[in-house]
Amino acid sequence: MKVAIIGLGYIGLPLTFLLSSKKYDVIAIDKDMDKIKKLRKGVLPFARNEPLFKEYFARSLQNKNVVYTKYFEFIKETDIILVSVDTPIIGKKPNYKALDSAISQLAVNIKKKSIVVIESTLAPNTTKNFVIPTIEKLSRLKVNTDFYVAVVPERIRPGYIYKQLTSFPRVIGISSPKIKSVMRKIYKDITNGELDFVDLTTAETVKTVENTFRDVNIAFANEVAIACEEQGVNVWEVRKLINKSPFHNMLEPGAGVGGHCIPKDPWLLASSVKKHQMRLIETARSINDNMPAHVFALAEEALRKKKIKIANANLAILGYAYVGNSDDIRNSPTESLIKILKNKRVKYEVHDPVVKKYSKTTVEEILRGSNCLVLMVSHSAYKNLDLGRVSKLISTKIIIDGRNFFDKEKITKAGFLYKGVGNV
Ligand code: SAJ
Repeated sequence: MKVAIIGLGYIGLPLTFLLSSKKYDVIAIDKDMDKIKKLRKGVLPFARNEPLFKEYFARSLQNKNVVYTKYFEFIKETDIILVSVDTPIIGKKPNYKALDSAISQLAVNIKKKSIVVIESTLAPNTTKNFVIPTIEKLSRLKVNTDFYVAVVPERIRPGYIYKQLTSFPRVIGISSPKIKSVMRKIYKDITNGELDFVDLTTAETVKTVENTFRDVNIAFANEVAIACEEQGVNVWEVRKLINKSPFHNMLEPGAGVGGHCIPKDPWLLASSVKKHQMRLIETARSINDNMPAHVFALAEEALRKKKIKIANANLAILGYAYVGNSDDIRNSPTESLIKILKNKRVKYEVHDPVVKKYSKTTVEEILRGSNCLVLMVSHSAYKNLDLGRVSKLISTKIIIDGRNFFDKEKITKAGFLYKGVGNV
């Protein structure tokens, strides 16, 4: 079977390599010619430290069954077209520019009886109200007669891509029962996880709700953390004891919520609901988006305790990626913190062991002479930070812990002033 994959990002590219390893002939399409050239030369354009990424890529090169191109005409030869382009939000509203471009170009190239599979995350009813009408209009074909549509939202996160891609259950929305068996075949080749078949809109709703559920629960943990600070209680002890009781799973408070999906999907869901205002989503989003400002407030308070105005301080910020041990910087909470520091003209330096732009300096260099270490991302590389060395380098012994990364007792014993989110 010949498949096309449109959009070679964190979803499309792993999928390309995986299907190639399952002996599918793959037409891999992307608008970015620089990325196409790199891939043709056997160079990974991103996520170089993603587990198994290099191995799957090398195997696909050996299989010689992937064509990288920017031309949609190749779709004429394919039976299945998987769409994995980004669906960002701009000002809380979906921006479907990339989706529209992909759908419009594939519409004029699809052959009869082909199946268009949307893996991108869409607001509920987008496939029914936008994708299908656009394809019918431009192709003059009729859905469920001349072509079919499926919605199979991706469920992978950087750092665990192949582990999740090949094991997670998948929800498969189909436009017609006629494509159930072929969709089962292709997704059985992708994952050992359970496959659940539903209608198109249910599939879109499951995806946006599951990530909204996560965002709201993180916001709850963040709000409890702030309450615990006021009460002089350690939120991490509270969380541990709550989670000991069955059916409870309080998520982790932290320095903010970044990434390519959790900050975005709640707005995709909310944008699809017209008659009701989803206040919980709006409130959760504002709580999570405010966590970098909360980290700033903790630093300001700690410096004040040391009789230092933050305006005269120099902050050493550890971590820029949106999550530990990843080089993915999309919606980085550290970027939000930097915006606050710039507004308030506070000096700072950033280190990140994985993000190229911030791995040129060393932790020692940015600590030297700084007044406050701020941990924003729990990269494992920071685990072996030598407190004795830090004491010699830093001019004011303050540690702000945005991810419950350090041991407060140990830090305090070493003579530092420690303030963590939810544990001051
Ligand atoms: N975060 C917290 N507290 C938590 C969990 C996460 O502050 O308890 C923060 C992280 O630091 C990060 C952000 O939220 O900045 C997002 O983290 P994440 O763990 O949700 O990671 P994502 O967004 O890369 O991946 C999630 C995953 N969903 C789950 O783990 C349940 C992934 O499986 C989904 O496929 C992915 O969203 C997606 O694409 O929807």
